[in-house]
Amino acid sequence: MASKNQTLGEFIIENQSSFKYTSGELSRLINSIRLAAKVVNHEVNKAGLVDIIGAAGDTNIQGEDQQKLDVYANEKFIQTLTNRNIVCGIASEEEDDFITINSQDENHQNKYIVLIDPLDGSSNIDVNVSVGTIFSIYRRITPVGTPVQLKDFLQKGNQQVAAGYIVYGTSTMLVYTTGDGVNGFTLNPAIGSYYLSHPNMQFPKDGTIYSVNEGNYIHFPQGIKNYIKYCQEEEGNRPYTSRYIGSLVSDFHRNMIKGGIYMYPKSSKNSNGKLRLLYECNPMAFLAEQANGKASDGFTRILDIEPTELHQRAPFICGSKNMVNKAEEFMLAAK
Ligand code: P6P
Repeated sequence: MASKNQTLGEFIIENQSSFKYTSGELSRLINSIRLAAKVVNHEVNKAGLVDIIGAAGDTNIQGEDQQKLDVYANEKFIQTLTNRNIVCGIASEEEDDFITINSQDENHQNKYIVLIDPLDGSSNIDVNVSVGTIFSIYRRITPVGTPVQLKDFLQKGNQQVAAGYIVYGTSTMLVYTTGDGVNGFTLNPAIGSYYLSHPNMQFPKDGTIYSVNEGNYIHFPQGIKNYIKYCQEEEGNRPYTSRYIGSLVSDFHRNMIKGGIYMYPKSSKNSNGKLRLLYECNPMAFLAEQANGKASDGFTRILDIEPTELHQRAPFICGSKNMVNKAEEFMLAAK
């Protein structure tokens, strides 16, 4: 049983046996993410002081301006994961294609792949609003001993073996699951250790917070418009409170603690929404379900969506189970 103030390292060792692939490799993989997060956190926290904020002058495959911290975070996570000799491949929001990583014995013996959004919400960097890293971990499905293939990355979200995020906020937290609940660890920057601060995190079944960019309201499907109006009606515990940070990790984290729903639906501007299925929706959906929440595209469970492309997008509705169910009711009624 997790005890408060246990360090992340102690927690990983104590719970390693409960993980069905107990090779210890996943523990080393989580440890490498922990290290990379500390390095990125150091830069995020001093971004205002050094020449590292602002656009890097390049754009990623999404056509989005790459912020310097985006590039830095991407390099640090790839470098750290590669050095630990655990993963056979990495896909990143900042990389056009997946990266093949050979094992140190040059025989492609590593079994895990990682998909990552190195710095989500990066448009918030220059205005000192919290940002995050999101990661998703699978076991490869192609034969060990051969180079990783695209199909290893295009697995359904229900095949994830671990997922999590780091939120670089008023404090830096690492929140992750290996399929046995969700636990949150807070970084003590003075000594560089993470401590179990939020054991067994759970979405309240209900909430009174809805998170959506209402600036897109006129472009939303009718069902989403009807649900937003439902949130705003004077009845029972409504109107709800509207809270939208523009950083998925931060909105998700707050809603998981307080209860709430996050929506990035499809619209006439974004036919599949904005969020990427493989390294944003799937890991956050795995965490949501492990915390007794729910995540769908309005009709289908996110974790059951069959991926077809590395950077494909999906409409995303996620949070307190009863709130997501109500939103789905409105989507179905307006279909
Ligand atoms: P908009 C950040 O770019 C992100 O992927 C999520 O973190 C965030 O919730 C969303 O996009 C914000 O998008 O269009 O509302 O600015």
